[in-house]
Amino acid sequence: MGVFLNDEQLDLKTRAKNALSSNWTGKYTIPSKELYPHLWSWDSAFISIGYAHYDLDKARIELDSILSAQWDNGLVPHIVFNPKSIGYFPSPEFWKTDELSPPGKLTSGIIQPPVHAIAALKYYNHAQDKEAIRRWFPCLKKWHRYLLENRDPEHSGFASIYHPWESGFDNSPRWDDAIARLEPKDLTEYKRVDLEHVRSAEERPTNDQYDRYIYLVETLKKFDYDDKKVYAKMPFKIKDVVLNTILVVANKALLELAQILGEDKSEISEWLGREEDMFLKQFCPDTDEALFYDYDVITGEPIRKRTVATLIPIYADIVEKSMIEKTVTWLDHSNFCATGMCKYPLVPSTSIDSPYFAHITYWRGPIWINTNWMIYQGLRAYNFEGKAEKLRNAILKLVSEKGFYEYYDPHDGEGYGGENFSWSASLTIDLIKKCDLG
Ligand code: 2M8
Repeated sequence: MGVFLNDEQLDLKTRAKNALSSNWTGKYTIPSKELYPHLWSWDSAFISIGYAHYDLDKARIELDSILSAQWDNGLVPHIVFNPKSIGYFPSPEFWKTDELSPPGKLTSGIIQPPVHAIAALKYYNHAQDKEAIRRWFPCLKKWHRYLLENRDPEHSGFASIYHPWESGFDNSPRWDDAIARLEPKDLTEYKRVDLEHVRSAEERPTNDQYDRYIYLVETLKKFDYDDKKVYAKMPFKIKDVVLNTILVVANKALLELAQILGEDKSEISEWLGREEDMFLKQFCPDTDEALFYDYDVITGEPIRKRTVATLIPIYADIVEKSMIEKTVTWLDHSNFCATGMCKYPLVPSTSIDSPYFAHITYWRGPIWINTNWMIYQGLRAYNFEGKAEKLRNAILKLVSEKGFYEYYDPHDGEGYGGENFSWSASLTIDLIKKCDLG
């Protein structure tokens, strides 16, 4: 692959900014028109990271919008709904969260990975705006405390998810066994609208998967979203390796914010200390293999599925380098797209030679920009500069040639899902800015 040229980068940056502008609502940026007409939690944080490079107002407003929808118990909801946009299922009424959402906000009742403190630190590094981080700091701390208390009553040091949507990797094979065990019953009738906005149903989760997603939300509603009741009875309870990787990075960012603000650091340091002690034990059942897996709290077993999630803990920068050296060798393995089977040497969401790989089906095969961006950050943190640069060039080449899609077929790089997808554009800007310091 040729070296990425600066002129091309400039052009790409303009295209990325245009994609974000077209999704900006005045208060936040939707992930993509039609498919996703509301605010999504981790999308907005990834989007703010891109804005921090060229539009500090938007970077700040994006984070204000998501954090102002935080619940009293600390939960940051995965969707904040625009009451005027109706083309999405499940709609606000479906969630029955009126009594839990802050006044005037319509929210879902589940979470997504906590990218927010990472985005807040990025914003501060560019804006030096202490007022904003002073406003956000208590919300962020409460959010992390929610994850590490309500979602971890056993004090393992790691948060559990109750729903595949909470992972952000909705139909990943990682969740297949856990959702297969569910017995959805008494579902009220519902109508999917996502299929109206894609080229083929093959790009999206199946109807059977949707039934199970809906059943899990019905279960949460039955327990009034009360974590005590939910944690005791929820039929889906998993320590998600990606969410917890992000939580480690976010805790480090929060510690830095505490330092900048002169706030007490002891609780955050304690969280990080526990994460440091336990990460390998919790997520890496075989240190020779050096891949990381989710942990199913209900079966007490690791979920040994070959997906991009097995490599993302590089991003946490919490495990010794001697160990991560082994993990990094997987990047050159045929499973992960490095051997000429794929036009762009990027890591697909699911290992190419696994039985559950599906090249255009959402989180079951396609390449996603945010996952590769996280691996890139991890490679840099461990000083694998050559590998990091290779990944970065491949991302930039893919988006430059194919556009800002939601996800891409690993074989030929064709884009699928939403067009002008916001985090693909914002993280591209972040990657361009790595060498273009303007
Ligand atoms: C996808 O998830 C939503 C449900 O939250 C959906 O399929 O309707 C996922 O890719 C998720 O990670 C993402 O945040 C969201 C919006 O981009 O879409």
